Amino acid sequence: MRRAAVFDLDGVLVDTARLHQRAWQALAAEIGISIAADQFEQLKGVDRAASLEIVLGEWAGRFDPTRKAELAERKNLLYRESIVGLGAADLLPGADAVLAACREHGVRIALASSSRNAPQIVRATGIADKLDAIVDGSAISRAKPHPEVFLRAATLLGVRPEDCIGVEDAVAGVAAIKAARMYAIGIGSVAALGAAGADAVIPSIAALVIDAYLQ
Ligand code: B16
Ligand code: MG
Repeated sequence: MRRAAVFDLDGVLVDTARLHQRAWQALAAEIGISIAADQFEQLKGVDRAASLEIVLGEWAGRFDPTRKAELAERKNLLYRESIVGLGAADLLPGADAVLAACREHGVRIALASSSRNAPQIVRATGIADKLDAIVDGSAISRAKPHPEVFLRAATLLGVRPEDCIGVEDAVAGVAAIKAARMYAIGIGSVAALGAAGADAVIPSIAALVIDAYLQ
């Protein structure tokens, strides 16, 4: 029986996916490369180091590990500058209502984010007390599409993965949910998220009626 929901953060609960995109774009401009439009979709849910490899693409071999670490740190600085002042108004429309509906239906709630900045964003947007468990990028060793972040969330909730609903906006995230053997709800493109294995795809968190997925 499904009785827990595990939510991704960036692009699902909070409108920060565009801020990650903007920071990568600024970094790329600083080092004189451009990012193709279709690369942005691949960056969603992917951790910082792997994102940098995608951004560098064919140029990756030209940067040594020390320089790559500097570039990743620079992107994080740019991103952190953009999240100063983030607040409840940056929750995506409907996110608050979905968390409230989960509570109302006795559904346990966890966060499963690749981002090491997730704890700060959770605090800033005021949703900390609405979550029963939080797993962020600093708590895991294998990033999405590996299922570790979702499996850890289920463990912290004390629920079997098979009894969890995972909610994700990223191809890598949907793949991670399915690898964790959870029910996957994708938010965004039916074609991309369906191909990644989503059991259902909805256009936005505002369209999520959680009780429709409980059984
Ligand atoms: P950071 P999510 C992911 O968060 C973002 O979607 C992805 O764009 C980012 O690279 C990743 O977190 C790591 O974030 O650099 O802040 O540690 O979607 O899994 O909540
Ligand atoms: Mg996301």
